[in-house]
Amino acid sequence: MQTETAVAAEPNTAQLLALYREMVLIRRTEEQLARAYQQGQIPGACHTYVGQEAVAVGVCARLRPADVIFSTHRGHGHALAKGVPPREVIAELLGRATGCSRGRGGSMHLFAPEVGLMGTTGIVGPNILQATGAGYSFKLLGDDRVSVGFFGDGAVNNGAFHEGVNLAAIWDLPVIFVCENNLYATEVAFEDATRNTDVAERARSYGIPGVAVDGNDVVAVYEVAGEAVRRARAGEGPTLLECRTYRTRPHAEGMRDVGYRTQDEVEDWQGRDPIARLRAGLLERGIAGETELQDVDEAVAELVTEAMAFAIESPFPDLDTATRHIFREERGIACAS
Ligand SMILES: Cc1ncc(C[n+]2csc(CCOP(=O)(O)OP(=O)(O)O)c2C)c(N)n1
Ligand SMILES: [Mg+2]
Repeated sequence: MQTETAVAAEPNTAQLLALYREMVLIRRTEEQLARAYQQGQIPGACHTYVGQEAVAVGVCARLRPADVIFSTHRGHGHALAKGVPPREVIAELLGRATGCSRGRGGSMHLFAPEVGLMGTTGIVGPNILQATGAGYSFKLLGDDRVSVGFFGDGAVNNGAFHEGVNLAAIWDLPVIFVCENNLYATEVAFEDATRNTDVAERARSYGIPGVAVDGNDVVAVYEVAGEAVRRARAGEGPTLLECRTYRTRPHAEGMRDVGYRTQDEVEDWQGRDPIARLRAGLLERGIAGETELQDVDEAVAELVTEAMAFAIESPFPDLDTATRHIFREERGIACAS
């Protein structure tokens, strides 16, 4: 979903419903992928975004299709929020030729530059530098596109964070650094990995604005992202957003859920679910009725079911094309140099 171009502080009714729909779309897609993983249909790892939907949706709702995002190993939600169709995400995880990376990438190599998804990645940290590089290119080109780097708390003690944020700061690059602080990097608690768990505060070291926001409140994310995007487009430089959130499924499918964290903690955060929260708010404020929201839920469920069926029916890439996109091709012949 990329509808917003003007920067209004608060979303209107249509935008609120779009935020709701997009979060439900991510949740249903992730649940479908988790089931597919359990059924052995997904080769490779599958890190779901369940619990963190408000971050990708709140930020991407402020972007235009030509703006770019650089995602992580937990990137399905970013891809969907930036506009990759669910069938292309699911087909990619199933290794099918109809996936957004033609079935050659899988979960951690989703690419769809046509909608500004410049890649998910299995390497923690360097996408912060790629986001900075894209911002630098936009500045050199003199256009008003913005670049967003999503990353976890696990990336902020990586050298790439310091280099990327500092460079963007001194050159006033149109970059938004979005830290999704979900309290853990795999099974390591953030408080065991740093003496300063306040990520937003680190922005002061670089002389740029840093904003901490409730990452389970999509409206709050939408609002702070709007100001960060405005600043970036106006040439005022980067912003660091720390979205405080939680993943309610294991680090990756098939891994343990508790042990390094307690069941109580997981349940506490499940009680702060971003989708249930927006839903309750819409009903309470009379912005939407139960039937209207149910219609959205059902339409999304149908879309995801269709996307899964599309993926299952899709072919695997042809074996004869195994070396395509790897070697430089001249006159139709793959060559290694
Ligand atoms: C450079 C690098 N170091 C280590 C890893 C192994 N690894 C994969 S995911 C992950 C945790 C990342 O945590 P965080 O950035 O907080 O993201 P989250 O999984 O919580 O979304 C680690 C350490 C890696 N992929 N890349
Ligand atoms: Mg984390």
